[in-house]
Amino acid sequence: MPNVRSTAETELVQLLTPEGERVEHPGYPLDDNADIEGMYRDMVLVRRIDTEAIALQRQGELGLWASLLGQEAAQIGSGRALSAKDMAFPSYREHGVAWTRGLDPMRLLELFRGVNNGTWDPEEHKFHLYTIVIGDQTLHATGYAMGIQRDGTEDEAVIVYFGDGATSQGDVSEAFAWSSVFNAPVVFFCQNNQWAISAPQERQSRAPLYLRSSGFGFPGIRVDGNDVLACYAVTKKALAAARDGQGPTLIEAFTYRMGAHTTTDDPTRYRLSSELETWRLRDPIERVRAYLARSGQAGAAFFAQVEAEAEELGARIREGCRRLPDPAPLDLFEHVYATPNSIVDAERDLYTAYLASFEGEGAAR
Ligand SMILES: Cc1ncc(C[n+]2csc(CCOP(=O)(O)OP(=O)(O)O)c2C)c(N)n1
Ligand SMILES: [Mg+2]
Repeated sequence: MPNVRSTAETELVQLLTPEGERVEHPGYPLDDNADIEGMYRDMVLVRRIDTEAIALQRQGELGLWASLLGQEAAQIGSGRALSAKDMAFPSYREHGVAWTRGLDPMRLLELFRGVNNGTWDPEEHKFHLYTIVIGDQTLHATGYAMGIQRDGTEDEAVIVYFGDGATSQGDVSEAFAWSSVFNAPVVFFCQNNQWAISAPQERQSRAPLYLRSSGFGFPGIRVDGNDVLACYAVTKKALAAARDGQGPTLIEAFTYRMGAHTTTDDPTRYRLSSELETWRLRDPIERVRAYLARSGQAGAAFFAQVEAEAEELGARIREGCRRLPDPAPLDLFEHVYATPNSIVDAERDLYTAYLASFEGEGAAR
């Protein structure tokens, strides 16, 4: 019988308090594979990627950037819970998950610079292309999960990332309905960062988001999204359930978008700085640092080494970004479809003629 697991886990699962104190949760013991130092390093490095990318956008080197600031724990904890064969479907802010899948951050910068439309091989990294159409990827993930189910693959699961705002999209409800009735091996990982651009979470739902799944007949759980250990443990358990034939789980990672929606947004227009200050005290990186230092698991040498790595990565990103070649204008029409398409062909011809109309103009001047 599918969907018999409890839906009654109402509290926020937390394994590490904002002060860096380790607490236990009976349903989510931390397994021995949890590499806390490794996850600290991951979070510091992805925050550095983010900081550099915002600066590069400000310098005109990127067209746009969607910041993950504040959501490092949700992304690294869940990303590190995946096994090598699991498939992840991101939205557009999952740079931390991309990191855990071994994707070179330069692939993300290419996309946000407009050099290409995303060219990594989803199968190679088990990390699908970014999806801008809000909520769409929940259907892709559900279809993929139903596919591996039909292939009889037992050691694979699927995770899909989406935001609080996306829960208002029809696509997400459809994905919930399909995955539930077909018992698809998919984990719905909702990063509730409290905002959908300028729309606050209370404009999306009167009920806590993790309860949404109960109406569809599968369990939902709310986890402290700024606690990397809890995100890791909760996601691991949900993925194991999916692989075990128990169907989908909704995870609501309760977190906060500390930066702007994207570099085109100005959050001071719609939210109070006091809210940001409250969340700053729950910083996902600081609590792990405090825990590692206080418990003696890591000392000054470790933190200095991570810092040096971040410096090196920052330099590589800055230089790499400036060296990216400009694309040929007609490349825009490549990779739209796998096979020839008459509409794309006609548009290419039109644009070729348009570009040709500039030839000779320079000579005339
Ligand atoms: C179908 C669709 N409608 C509207 C938009 C414009 N849009 C881009 S991001 C966004 C807000 C999404 O908020 P949320 O799901 O909470 O994700 P977050 O950006 O906070 O990570 C909207 C409405 C879009 N990209 N796709
Ligand atoms: Mg949001």
